[in-house]
Amino acid sequence: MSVLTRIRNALIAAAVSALMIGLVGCSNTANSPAPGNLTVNVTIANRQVNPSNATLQAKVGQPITFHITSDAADELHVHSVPDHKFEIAAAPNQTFQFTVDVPGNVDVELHHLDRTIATIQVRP
Ligand SMILES: [Cu+2]
Repeated sequence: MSVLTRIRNALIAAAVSALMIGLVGCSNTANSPAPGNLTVNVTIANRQVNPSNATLQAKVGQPITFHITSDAADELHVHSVPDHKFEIAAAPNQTFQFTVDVPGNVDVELHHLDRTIATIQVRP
């Protein structure tokens, strides 16, 4: 076997193993996808809240984002363990993000309006 043939064979072997590692990497990603962000868009206007009493699904550790547009100041209270509180201003496009560490049903409330935006069913 000539030197050139040896080099060519070595290169082909390297390319094939790189391809196989790449395929294994892809299938691993497909088997355990990272949980995406759960985004909830909320509008508060004239004391009306939308959505209201919604039921949502999430997983422990999954980033949960509330985008809130409001015409009144309020307090967003996430009844997780531990809980989260956010001050809502009378302003458009406010973003609040949190994660939930303990599985269970988590109520997300507006304390001034005394309304429940959603109950998030958080799975392990
Ligand atoms: Cu509360």
